[in-house]
Amino acid sequence: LNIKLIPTKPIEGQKTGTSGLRKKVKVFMQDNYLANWIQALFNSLPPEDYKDGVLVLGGDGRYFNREASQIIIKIAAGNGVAKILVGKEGILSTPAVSAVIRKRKANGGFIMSASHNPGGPDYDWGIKFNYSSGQPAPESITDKIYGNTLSISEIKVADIPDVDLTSLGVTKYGNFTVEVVDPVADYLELMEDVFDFSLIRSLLSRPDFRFIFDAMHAVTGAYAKPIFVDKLGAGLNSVANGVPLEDFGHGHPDPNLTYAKDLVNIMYGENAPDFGAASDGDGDRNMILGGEFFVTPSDSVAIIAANAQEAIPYFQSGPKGLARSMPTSGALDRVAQKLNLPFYEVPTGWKFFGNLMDAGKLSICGEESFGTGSDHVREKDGIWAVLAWLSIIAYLNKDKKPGEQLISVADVVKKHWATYGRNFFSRYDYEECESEGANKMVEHLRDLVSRSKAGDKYGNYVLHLADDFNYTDPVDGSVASKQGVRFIFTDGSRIIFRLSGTGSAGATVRLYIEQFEPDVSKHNLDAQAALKPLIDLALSLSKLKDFTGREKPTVIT
Ligand code: VG1
Ligand code: CO
Repeated sequence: LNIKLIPTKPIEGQKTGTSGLRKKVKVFMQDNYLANWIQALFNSLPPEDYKDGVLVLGGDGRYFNREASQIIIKIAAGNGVAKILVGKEGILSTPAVSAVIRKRKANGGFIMSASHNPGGPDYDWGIKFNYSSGQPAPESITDKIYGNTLSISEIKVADIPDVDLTSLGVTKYGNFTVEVVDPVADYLELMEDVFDFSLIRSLLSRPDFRFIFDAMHAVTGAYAKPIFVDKLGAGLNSVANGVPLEDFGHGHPDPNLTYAKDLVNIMYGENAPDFGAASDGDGDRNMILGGEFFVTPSDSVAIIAANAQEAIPYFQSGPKGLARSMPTSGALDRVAQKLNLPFYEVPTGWKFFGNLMDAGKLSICGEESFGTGSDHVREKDGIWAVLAWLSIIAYLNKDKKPGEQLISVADVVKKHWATYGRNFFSRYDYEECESEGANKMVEHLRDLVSRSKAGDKYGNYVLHLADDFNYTDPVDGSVASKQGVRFIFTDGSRIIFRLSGTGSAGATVRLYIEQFEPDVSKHNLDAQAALKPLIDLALSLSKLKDFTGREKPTVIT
């Protein structure tokens, strides 16, 4: 193999956020922008982690993935990687990359995606690196990569032609091999191991159960038909927006009540189906809806955990432990307590769950941001979450005769609240604020924290604790600090502020509000009404309007 050494210069600002490096696609299309980062990554890894090794490459099908695939393949070859497994047409969902890395015992893999951020020439692109157990690279590595982007001087590129990614098969270039793989096969096999497909099929083939899955023209379009329709017997019409498009059909592929509007309208419309779900750009997020009913992600993970042992074969000996990200509601904590399971609270971002899973301490976990998953892979997994919910509904209805009333999604959630109490939860996002104002607000909040003490009164609430969340990984002792300002009150209510680490422009302020309600007679209140006093308190103590100039959030979930 002929390796060319291309001279280059450092480029500012290539620091990864919560989940990889994300920028406007035009930024990535500048000369050597992507190539620099990829070479910096190889400069950061110990050679034994990639030399003569196997890497996986895939993405969500967004604009620029085709060009990016060629750049990444040639630099991987230039750095001595022996083999690269690429999803056909460059397609692999984030959880599928994780699954392929694990199954093929690869050294790691690249994911070309900016997840739920919009795609197309004017929008976002992103790149993420996952390690050998399929987990997102830890901060120790991403910090090193950033350091190397500031001193890089040359890029090693193999002199090979563009690789044909349109058909399956193996191509050799000297001692370097490219294998184009089916994006669905390994992942589907794993799903069949985890779930009882015949149980799910028994539900999806009932005439009295109607199911709809909205792939939002994103990567799960490639998975939905083979899994839900071909394997599980759902009707052909049950998959909406099922063709992955480079710009997601001008959509914003984020499965929440604001951006998955089409699905929400169907599920709240006349003659609504019994079950609706959607996934994001790269297939790691999920939203679950019943007929006129929204399941919050914080409740969703708690309900999956509470029912997993009975309904999902993979968990038949019970989950090993449960975990959530810090801003996620405490609904899962209550399940862990009742089931007497080890429980962990980690910072925002899936990378913090991986060590716990590798150490055998954690089986099921979730984030309030529509991320749910388990140790079957090392990423959150949208289709897994849908299959988990279908398994629970199927299990609870398995003895129902035709014509008998089925137990619905709403029934399952309400019964869960009756047993455990309800954690009212909402998140307000203020997207693309001026960075300066947002940063000043965070300074103001930190200052408030440093002056506050237990017992302080905030209206009707009494402070239990205020801090900027710090996490020490129980497995490797690594520390993540300043992960979000929290105010926790004596009744368990919480107000949390963070700045997003996934945006590509300005600053996004996230405000998380939670309040626990044991009284069943109040469980049917609207979350916004129930949380109003806390939300008002959060806005006044943060002076959010003054600092950001925003009257209203851009997204409420
Ligand atoms: C957001 C979410 C976080 C999630 C991350 C990646 O991060 O809050 O929970 O893990 O996105 O999700 P931030 O820093 O913007 O709040 V995805 O679907 O982009 O991989
Ligand atoms: Co995503």
